[in-house]
Amino acid sequence: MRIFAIYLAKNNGDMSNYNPQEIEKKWQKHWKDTQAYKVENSSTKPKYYVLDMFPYPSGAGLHVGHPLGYIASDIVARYKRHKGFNVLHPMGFDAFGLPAEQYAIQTGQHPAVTTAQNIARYKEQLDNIGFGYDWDREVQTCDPNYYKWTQWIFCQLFSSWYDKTADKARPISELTDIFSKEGNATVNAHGDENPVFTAAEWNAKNEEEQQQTLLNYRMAYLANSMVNWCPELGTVLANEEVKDGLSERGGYPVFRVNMRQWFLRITAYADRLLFDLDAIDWTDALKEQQRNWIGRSEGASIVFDVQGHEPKIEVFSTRPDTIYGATFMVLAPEHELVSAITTAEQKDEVDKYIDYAGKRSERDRMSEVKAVTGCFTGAYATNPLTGQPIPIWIADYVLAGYGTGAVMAVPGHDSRDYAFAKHFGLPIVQVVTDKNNTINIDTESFDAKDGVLINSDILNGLSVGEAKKGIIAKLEEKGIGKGKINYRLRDAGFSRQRYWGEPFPIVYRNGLPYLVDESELPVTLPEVESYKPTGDGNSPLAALTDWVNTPNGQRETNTMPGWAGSSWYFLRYMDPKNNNEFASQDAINYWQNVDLYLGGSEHATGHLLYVRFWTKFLYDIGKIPVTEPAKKLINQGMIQGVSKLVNVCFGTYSTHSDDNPDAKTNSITWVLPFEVKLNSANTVAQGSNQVFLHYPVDVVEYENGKPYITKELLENAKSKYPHLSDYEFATPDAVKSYIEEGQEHLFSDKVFLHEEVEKMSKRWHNVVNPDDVVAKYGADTLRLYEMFLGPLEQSKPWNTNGIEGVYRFLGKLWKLYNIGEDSKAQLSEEAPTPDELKILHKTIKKTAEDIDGFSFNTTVSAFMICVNELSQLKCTKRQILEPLLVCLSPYAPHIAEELWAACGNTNGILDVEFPKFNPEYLVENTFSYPVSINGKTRQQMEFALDADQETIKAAVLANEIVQKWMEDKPLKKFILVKGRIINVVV
Ligand code: ANZ
Repeated sequence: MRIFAIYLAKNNGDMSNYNPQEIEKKWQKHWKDTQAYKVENSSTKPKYYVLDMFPYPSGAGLHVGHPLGYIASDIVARYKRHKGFNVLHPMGFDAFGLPAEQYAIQTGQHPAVTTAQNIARYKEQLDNIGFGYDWDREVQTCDPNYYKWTQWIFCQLFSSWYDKTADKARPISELTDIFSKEGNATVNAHGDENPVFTAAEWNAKNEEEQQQTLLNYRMAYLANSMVNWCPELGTVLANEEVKDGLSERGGYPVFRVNMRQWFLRITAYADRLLFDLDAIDWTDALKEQQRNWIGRSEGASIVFDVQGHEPKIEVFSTRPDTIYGATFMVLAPEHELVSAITTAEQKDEVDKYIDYAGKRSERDRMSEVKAVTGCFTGAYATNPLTGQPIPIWIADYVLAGYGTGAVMAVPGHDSRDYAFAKHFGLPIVQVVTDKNNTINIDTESFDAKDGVLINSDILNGLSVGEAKKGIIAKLEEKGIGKGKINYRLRDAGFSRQRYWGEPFPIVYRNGLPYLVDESELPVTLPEVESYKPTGDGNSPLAALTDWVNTPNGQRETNTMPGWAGSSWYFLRYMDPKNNNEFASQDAINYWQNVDLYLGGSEHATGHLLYVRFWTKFLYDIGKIPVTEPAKKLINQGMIQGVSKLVNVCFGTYSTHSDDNPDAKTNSITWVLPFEVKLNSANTVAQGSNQVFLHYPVDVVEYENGKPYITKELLENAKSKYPHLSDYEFATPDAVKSYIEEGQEHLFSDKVFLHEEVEKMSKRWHNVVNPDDVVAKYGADTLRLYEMFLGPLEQSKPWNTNGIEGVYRFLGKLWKLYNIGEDSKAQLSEEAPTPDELKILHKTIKKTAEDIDGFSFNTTVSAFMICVNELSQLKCTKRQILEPLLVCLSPYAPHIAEELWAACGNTNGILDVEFPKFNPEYLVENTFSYPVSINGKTRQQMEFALDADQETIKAAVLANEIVQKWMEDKPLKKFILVKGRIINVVV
């Protein structure tokens, strides 16, 4: 019988001890089998939508940094569920993109295949951590059923124009209606610089002419534009993908070239994107980044005549008040008039300069630290107010794509113009001073935006503000300028010359783009033989003549950029399987938008602007009821890697020395077990290099928290990390003869590694795989530990020093429940004591407040305190220990679910109501009274707050110290102020 019992216990695992590996797999399976995380699109409960920025499934898999935000959002999702919300917490994959394609180019494997493998791996890793995703709602942007609707949204953009008067996007069909009745004179469209035409003229246009005209109005339009062309990657890159003239991915040179591209008219939404920031709960830092990116400036556009030329030059200035100080003009080197106005004498120099500027990225050109460069065109404009001729220069500090690509230079009041004027010896005229006229511009310009105008004829004596208004009125009156608001934001380039992206639902007939019929969506990505971009600006799709040529025209062969699919995915999760709509109106009306969005701050101006733009557009065309994608947004910090560096040396050494005439040259790659100064007097290493090698973090051992390796560890690690095979562990013997005398004592069998905090990355071998942590400690420990590391928003290094403590905490929690051999908790049904209730309710309050305030690290400490205190009290009360599990369940769902079941519950913990906090349990029920005798506090005595006056009086008068101070005098008065003070008067 006894033997049998032991056998059973073994078979079940020893349940008196916490065994995460066993219980976690069990509950993960149970949740999956019972569809515990399935979410319905309707409920009597209020809704709550928690969204993570979906990952790009890279070949490297997840490291412990990735789940940081996912754990936080999972905690919120689970907590809201306990709080009675119907919670949507989905996950999916941003699956189109460059890395899969680069990999395909290198290995010939189809990006769809590697992407699917990577996704499978990611899902396995995510499931290991016990996230509560409804996988039925998974989206993958590269899935034709998904990108069908990305293409459909593009169709809507193509079929819309922006009405500035109504301040919204409207269908193109409404525009053609207006054209056919009224022409375009009454139309106030965004981007409208079209010549005016009447209804009759419109109606007389043939189909092609009409289409040509409409292209100037569409929200998705084709235009020639300067783009960042990266020949090596064979594609155009967004500004944010270019750093210092090099592609962010790969570090290849990027050039500015003119190309015909699709653009989305995001600039139509500039003001709404700006002003609506006030209504959303995003961090100030993030909002500021978006504001700067949008870069709204108020000023004027002013037209200058060019001497001897018909075309005029329009400039944008935020300081039209300074026009009397405009002593020269500067055009961007790419400005369309440059070649027309350049004189024969200046042509060579100008051409050279244009060539030089073309090689610099926009970012370089805007950066502060740079040499002043420029070139005179030989031409002159006329300052319309002073009538003076002013020379026209070109310089790369003027950007082609901003304003009009031309500036009136006012060196007295703009530091860039000042530097330019000083460098090239151009005149500087002061036109603004301060109230007391104390400003001197001999050494620097006076850029302040308040002051008084001087040397400015009609503006003299006016303040900057008054002068601005006055001059704009004057310019308008003369018909040579007008007030204008300018934005730094540009329309978004939407073409990529790549394979692994969404094909456009476009065919060309006679060079004009037409949408394919909606019934033909999705336009699926065809198979190709080579994924290589053609290098001449065409995508690999261009080679597929069968695919390109259709009865209705030639297909567009570019694909959409990486951000297309991520600009609306939050909507697809609401109804991911819908084949008739991007999501049903019912689902959209129910879920509305995201209540809490978590993701990295690197998406501040890319993804987060685009998704706001598409949301506003879909709202305008009546498809969704919200104008913002996410009410609240939190940026999680990064978990950094702690790299381990080992001193290695490689190179050659010669054993040549006076006593050793048979010199030999050896090549070496040593992991150095000592610190040596190679090349110093007695060592014979020649041309050797001592460097630090990033040593993989998972194949080290620790002594007192310090990582080290030994020869054996290095040898064992070689099978997992082939690159280590290049290194030998140098033993004292092997190098003895090459070492300065007296250095022997530095030899050791252990090499301690130097640690450095860096970005967690495969490249630095400092990646920690969550699977390894889960295998060792369990997912609950990983989840708690990641939260425990510090405030969510902060970046922090991964260090495992504290993880044991978290693991032990869960073991201690486990013990509280007295799990017997039958796997049941042995709990007491007795009523809890006030102390026990106090501990529990303190924890309930803290958990709820912290999760509501997104402060996750502090809750973990609260749990630890709670479990310590309950352990000290040896509390085994059901009424305490059951609610505690519900508090803990969002953080550590597996152990909570297991113990919940062990307590005899059959309902599962996920939907159990979050315990109600009762403030009464925290109220102190005794009070320590100061006892004063004749006005002086002489004693401190503790009484129950509900004790009656007679009991207190008797105890006070019987107290020895009180009696001492009463000096045997008769009591005159005894005054008790409940909860405050006791007064004894004698
Ligand atoms: C004359 C002037 C006088 C200016 C003055 C400034 C100060 P923000 O605020 O960024 O919009 N500018 C206009 N277009 C430009 C371009 N394509 N590239 C580089 N600079 C350009 O700046 C607008 C100001 O930047 C404009 O106002 C113009 O210089 C310059 F005391 O015009 B200002």
